[in-house]
Amino acid sequence: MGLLSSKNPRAKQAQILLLGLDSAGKSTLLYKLKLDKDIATIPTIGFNVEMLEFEKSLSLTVWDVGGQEKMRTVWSYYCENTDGLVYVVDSSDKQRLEKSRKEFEHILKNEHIQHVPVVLLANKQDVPGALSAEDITRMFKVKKLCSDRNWYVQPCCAVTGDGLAEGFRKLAGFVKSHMKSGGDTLAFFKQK
Ligand SMILES: Nc1nc2c(ncn2[C@@H]2O[C@H](COP(=O)(O)OP(=O)(O)OP(=O)(O)O)[C@@H](O)[C@H]2O)c(=O)[nH]1
Ligand SMILES: [Mg+2]
Repeated sequence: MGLLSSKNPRAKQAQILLLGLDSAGKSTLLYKLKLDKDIATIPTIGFNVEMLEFEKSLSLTVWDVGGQEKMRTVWSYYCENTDGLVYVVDSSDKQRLEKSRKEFEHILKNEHIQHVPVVLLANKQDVPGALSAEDITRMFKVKKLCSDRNWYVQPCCAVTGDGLAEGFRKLAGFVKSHMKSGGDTLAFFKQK
C-alpha cells in the first residue's frame, strides 16, 4: 500500500473528509489503506476516523461519514476545518450516479470547503461494466464544478486496493500546496 508505519511527531496534520453515497466503498477503502485488509463492513451510522501517513511530512486524519440518506443531511457539519475532500463514487451503480453527482455538487457549495482540493475516487473498477474515470469526470461535470480548486479523478478498487494510494498521494500533494498558500484565507484576499 505504501503507507508509512512510523509516526513523525513533526508531520503536519490535515483533516480529510471522505464522502459519497451509502455503499460507495468508503469504509472498505479506509480500512484497506489502514490495515491492508479487505474487511467486511457494515453501513456506517455516524463516522469512522483513522489517521493515515503517506509521507513523513504530512499525516491525514480521515473522517469517513456514513452516506445513507439521513446521514447526508449532516455531512455539512463535518466540513469545518477540512483540508481535503475525497468523494467516492460506485462506478458500477449507474442508477444512482445522478443522485451521487447532485450530492457532490451540493457539498462543494459548502462555505467551509470552498477552494479545498478534491479527489474523486471512481471505485469498483473490478465490476464488469463499471464506468471509467473519464466517464465519471464527464458525467459529474468535474471540470466545471471544481474550476476554483485542484481536483483529480482516480479509478480504484477498494477491495484489492488498486489505485487507492495513488489517489491519496495526489490529494496529499494538493493539500500541502493548499495549506502552504494559507488555504481559504489567502484565496479570499486574492479575490479582493
Ligand atoms: N466489487 C467491489 N465491491 C466493493 C468495492 N468497494 C466496496 N465494495 C463493497 O461495497 C459494499 C459497501 O461498502 P462500504 O465500504 O461499507 O460502503 P460505504 O461507502 O462505507 O457505505 P456507508 O457506510 O453506508 O456510507 C461492501 O459490500 C463492500 O465489500 C470495490 O471496489 N469493488
Ligand atoms: Mg461506511
